[in-house]
Amino acid sequence: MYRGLAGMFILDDEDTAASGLPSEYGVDDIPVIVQDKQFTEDGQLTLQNDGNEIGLLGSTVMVNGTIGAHHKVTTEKVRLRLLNGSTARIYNFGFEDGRPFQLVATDGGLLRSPLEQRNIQLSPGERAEIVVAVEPGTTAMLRSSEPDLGAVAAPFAFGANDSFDVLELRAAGELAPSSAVSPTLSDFGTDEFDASVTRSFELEGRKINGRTMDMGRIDETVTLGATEVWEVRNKNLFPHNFHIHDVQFQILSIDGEAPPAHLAGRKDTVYLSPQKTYRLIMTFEDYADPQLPYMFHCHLLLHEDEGMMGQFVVVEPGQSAGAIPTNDGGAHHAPSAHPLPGVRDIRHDA
Ligand SMILES: [Cu+2]
Repeated sequence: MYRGLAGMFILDDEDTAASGLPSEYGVDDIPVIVQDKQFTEDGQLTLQNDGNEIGLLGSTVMVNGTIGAHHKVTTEKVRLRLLNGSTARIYNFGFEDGRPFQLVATDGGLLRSPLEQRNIQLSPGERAEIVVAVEPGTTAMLRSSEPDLGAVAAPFAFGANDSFDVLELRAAGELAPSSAVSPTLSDFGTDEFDASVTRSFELEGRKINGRTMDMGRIDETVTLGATEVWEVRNKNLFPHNFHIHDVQFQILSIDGEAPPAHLAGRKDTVYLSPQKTYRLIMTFEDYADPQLPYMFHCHLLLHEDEGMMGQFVVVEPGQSAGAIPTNDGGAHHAPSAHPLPGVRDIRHDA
């Protein structure tokens, strides 16, 4: 990913037109994949992280693989689909002149209604969509200013003092009109009353609940259709975040408090301030398979690479986790699980 294998799936539906959102790809609907890089004196990319606990913090920011990126704006408003595609760095995006923008979506989809913001902080893997207005013949600089990392020890070591220019918007002398963004964008919501299971996840060092990743071990078994609450806590004094595959969640609370509005939408990745408990709610609606697991993990890539990850399967009611296919011709068995009659054998030849 650091070397460039980072991209987006952009999903739209039939409601896009009614939303009033700019939606012409490459014109007023722009992917903005932000990655920091470190170059040696002779211009070679390096992943040397000098022992930083969270990984490499590069001094050069690239957008869509470009240093010093700009976009020529030809419309009154532009929609930026921001992705933090960095290995470790946390960005706090906003405009240099402090202009407000509309936050319209987070990781997993549109918000219920647009939210006026002046900045939006994203940890690795998080996404946000913003709509910003520009005046004809002017420029607007999207920057990342000092992120709020919470109660980390030595925040400067984790990028809390860093700021960068990210993307310059250069508006043409005449701009095509843009629609007003609809005040209602989507509808969703899960009631905590519907949750049947609560699980706890403690992140510490490179472990989740005291264990590092084992591809032969299923850590959690979820029943299809269940609504669950996952309580996630960063026990360290340095940053982690938490990403769940398969589902979108909503944040019920952060240390007992309702989440701020910009964290109240559908998400699959959340920054974990040290020593705080994040209660997440989600429903496992589809794609059950007792053998093929999904992952949950810290999305700081160094941590993930060093094993800060676990696996869960989603099973039909009454099923238990099956054997996981492996590359050595065998099959691992989850503890207390046994292959089910009729479970297909998908062992790979070595
Ligand atoms: Cu981590």
